[in-house]
Amino acid sequence: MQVHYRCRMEHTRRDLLSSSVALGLGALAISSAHAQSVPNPVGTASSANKEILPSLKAYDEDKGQYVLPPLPYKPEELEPHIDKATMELHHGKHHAAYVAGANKAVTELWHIRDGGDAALIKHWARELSFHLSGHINHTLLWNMMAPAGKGGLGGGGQPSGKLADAITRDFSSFDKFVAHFKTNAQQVDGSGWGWLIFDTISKRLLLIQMEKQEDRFIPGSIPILGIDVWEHAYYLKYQNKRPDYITAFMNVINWKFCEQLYEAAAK
Ligand code: MN3
Repeated sequence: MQVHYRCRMEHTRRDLLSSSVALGLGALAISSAHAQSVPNPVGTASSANKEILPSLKAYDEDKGQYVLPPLPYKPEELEPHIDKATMELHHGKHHAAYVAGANKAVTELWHIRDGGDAALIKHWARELSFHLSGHINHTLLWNMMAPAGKGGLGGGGQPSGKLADAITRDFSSFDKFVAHFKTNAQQVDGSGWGWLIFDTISKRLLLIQMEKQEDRFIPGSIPILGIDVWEHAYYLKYQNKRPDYITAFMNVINWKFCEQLYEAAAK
């Protein structure tokens, strides 16, 4: 941890994030949050996300609140792969609920620790873990997708540069990666996510599963690409055919954004 960062932490309320999410995705939250409000209690946040996540407009420093960032494209622009109605509900209702839940949990925890019923901390810590993780996951997701086939900024195709090299190194080929990514996501039990992560210890890319919005995430690791396989992400169009949704998702992956995450993480 760099000195200037440690000094900054001394002036933060490091007890605001007390749940397990703080070790994983929560470590990224410092990036999108005002340093005076939600610190990184374990100091594992990557410079990657210190720079990239704040640019995604998921936290309003003036209000001291998480906010719903706008979609980086129109909700119909991912069609036919992801339909407009799903995007509108997913962003405008589901994601918005995670934002509200995270703000509420932060507030409740503060008051509880400040003389309230301490027995309620566990409940609200779980709420914070779930909702803040949901907020971060979806903020990343919208940027991990882009309208298909619009040149260098569009979704689909293949990554290039250092991420492409790392995928070949760790999965032997891009096609093999795609097969593993799809199988991993397909096998998520119920509501969860499939993630390609950068493991900060081995500096390898790994595929992991996440249950709900945070369970089973690996502490300190950096998300590179994620697919939401909660039914709300695909049921309107694909019903029970999750494999079809996963195949369609591959057409809207914003590899340029994933490359940015990877390059900053692997620095
Ligand atoms: Mn979702």
